[in-house]
Order: sequence, then structure tokens, then C-alpha cells
Amino acid sequence: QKIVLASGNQGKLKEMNQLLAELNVEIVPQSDFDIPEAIEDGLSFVENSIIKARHAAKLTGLPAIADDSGLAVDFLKGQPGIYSSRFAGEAGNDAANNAKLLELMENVPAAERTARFHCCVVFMRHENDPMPLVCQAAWEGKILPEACGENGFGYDPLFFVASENCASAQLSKERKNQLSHRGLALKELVSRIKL
Ligand code: ITT
Repeated sequence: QKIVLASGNQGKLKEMNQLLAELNVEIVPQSDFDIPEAIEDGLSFVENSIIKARHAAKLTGLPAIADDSGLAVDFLKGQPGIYSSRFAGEAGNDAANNAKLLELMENVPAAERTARFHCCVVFMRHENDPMPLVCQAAWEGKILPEACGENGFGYDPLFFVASENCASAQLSKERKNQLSHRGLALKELVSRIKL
């Protein structure tokens, strides 16, 4: 049994591989196939994750799992949201996205820095699966005034986790997976998936 993991994000892939290990199936990254990226033109995490899973299932002929995720900052009315990976523009990267977020949050008081990560993971048995398995979760935090930590990816250095009193990028990958939006959504997916 093989499942294609429909993501090109190395940070996500590492976390997802760890969380999916207990399924005892062969998890193959999408990069093992020579296929173009899906056009993510949905308006929600759930739409975009279905678009990515369906695209990968269609082009590989394998069951697929996709993740669409992002950061919603209350002071920014939910931005960057579904545009989290391209907040600083199409050619943006984690460093540019984080710099833009820090700038927009400059001098915002601590009480108004609340934010959460969202994750929607989807499993589709085949491209026409009429009932994808959809699992969503969120992770509450606050936007730090400066970057802290080296672990993780994306906005992890700016995401303060109150229960651990540190940034998400200061957590081990095991601890992040126990707490995070992705960890929680994939835990539910693993418990509900029927292969
Ligand atoms: P794929 O579509 O190939 O999976 P992507 O990076 O384009 O990769 P998304 O469109 O779902 O994926 O964007 C998610 C962005 O949200 C990601 O690039 C990070 O900037 C941010 N993000 C999501 N989960 C995160 C996490 O656990 N830690 C830090 N940042 C995260």
C-alpha cells in the first residue's frame, strides 16, 4: 500500500512523515513523481487541501494526503490566512514572510497579538473520491516581537506558545507534533482513515 503526500514543503513533509509512520504504509512524497504543482485557487484551507489531494491522486494514480495550512493573526483580521506561504509575494520565502509580519505587528501591544495556526488535512482514495476524509485543527498562540529559535519552518520563530513559554521554533519536533494544528489534525486522520 502506497500513499502520495501532496506537498512540496520540506518542513511539512518532515512533520507529516513522523505523524503518518504508524499507518504502516509506504508514504511517497509528490516530488518522486514529475508532476506540476496544483493550482491552489480555493478560498479556504479545506478547498485548497482537496484541490491538492485530488491533483496528486489524479496524476499518480495513488491515494493521496494533502495539507493546507496557515497563520491567522487577529490584529490583521485573519491575514495571512490561506495566503501564508506567499505573504511577501509569489517569490517570497519564510524569511521575507516573517519580516513582513514583524513589520505589520510593530508596536502592537501584547494583548492584541493573538493568532492561531490552522491546518486542514485531506485523504482521498482516488481522484473522484466523493467523500474525502477531512480533518481540521487549530493551535493558539501570540506573535512575538522578534524571531526566536531554529527548529520548525515558516512562522514558527514568531509563534509564541503559552503552555511551553517559548516559540514554536524552540520546541523539539516531537513536542511540536503533540501540540500543533498539523499534529492534531493528522492524529485525527490517522485514527479515522480506512485504507
Ligand atoms: P504545499 O502546498 O506544497 O504543501 P505550501 O508551503 O505552499 O506547501 P500552504 O499553501 O499550505 O503550503 O502554506 C502554508 C504556509 O503556512 C507555510 O508556507 C508556512 O508559512 C505557514 N505554516 C503552516 N504550518 C506551519 C507551521 O507548522 N509552522 C510554521 N508555519 C506554518
